Amino acid sequence: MATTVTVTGAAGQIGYALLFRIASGQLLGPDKPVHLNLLEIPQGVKAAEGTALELFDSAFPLLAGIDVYDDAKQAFDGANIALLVGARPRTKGMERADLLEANGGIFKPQGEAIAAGAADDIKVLVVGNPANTNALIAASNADGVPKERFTAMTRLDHNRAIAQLAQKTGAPVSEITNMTIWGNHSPSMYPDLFNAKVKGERAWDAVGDEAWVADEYIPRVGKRGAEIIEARGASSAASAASAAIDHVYDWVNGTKDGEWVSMAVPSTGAYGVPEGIISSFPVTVSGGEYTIVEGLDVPEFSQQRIDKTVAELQEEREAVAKLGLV
Ligand code: NAX
Repeated sequence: MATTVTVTGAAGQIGYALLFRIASGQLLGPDKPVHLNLLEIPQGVKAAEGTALELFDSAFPLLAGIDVYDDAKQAFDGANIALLVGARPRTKGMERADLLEANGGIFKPQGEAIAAGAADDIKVLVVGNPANTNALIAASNADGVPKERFTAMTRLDHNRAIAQLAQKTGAPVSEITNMTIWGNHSPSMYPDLFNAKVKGERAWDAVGDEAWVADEYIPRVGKRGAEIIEARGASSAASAASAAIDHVYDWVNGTKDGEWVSMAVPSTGAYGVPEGIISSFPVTVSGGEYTIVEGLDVPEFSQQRIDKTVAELQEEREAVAKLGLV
């Protein structure tokens, strides 16, 4: 039977890059048929229907069917995987509280719709920003669905961190493993070179340049989104879609022995990150379930930066709690 994958924001730029990769089998694997449910707001439905026509025209052998909806309850009915991409962007002059409230208006009803009708094995990835807190809002409003099923995307930051490290060290991307992004999907996130490896060697040692890590590498990865906007006049789309594919593929199919990836997941209290927020951690995956990797080396250099990004997540949590969203 086909796996039902629901994608919100289907008519947006990430949606356009993402849907064809899902339909071609890259999200789940080359032997798994998918049924796509596309969710848009009413103004986006026509464009989503156009994308559905193109998906149909691609004659993907694994694409079992496509439906387009503007109603969340219908779109999440029977969903096994949900990719929550559509969100309310920050517009000029908008305060953070307004942004969080506007997104609450999207992610609260979507959490409720997931609880009402999604399949028992539902896995949710939130891409739409502010991703960690939007995931928290959805999770908090999905009564009966285990919180661990709600995750947010820091895989783009993870991939950016690997690519920048590969460029610096001259090692191929394939020889860089065990990267971790800690914290929030925001410029405050922290890419950890103490536990990442370059050809099996500690990345911090392979680089051997603290000033480069502190003053160039970490800010570059953190502000890469802005650099892309400056260059292409639009925010990251295909790389974001690619990261979403990586996140779900690994969550479904597992991580390699001895390796981990970054996912923003509900904190268990590991590494002193308070329970009740969705923060990025190193995770391994087996049998479709992820586990936070414990016991990694967290020197003072890392701790200060993890504390800062986690504090930002706690502030976001307090703000949405005040709005009654969590
Ligand atoms: P677009 O503005 O191109 O598309 C968003 C789409 O979502 C629009 O078609 C809109 O009609 C739809 N939408 C809005 N509200 C909806 C709702 N309630 N239900 C269903 N659809 C709805 O944005 P795009 O470039 O595709 O980016 C989507 C989101 O991803 C943004 O919030 C963006 O900030 C976020 N990103 C997150 C990243 C991450 O690493 N976590 C990286 C890339 C990206 O910036």
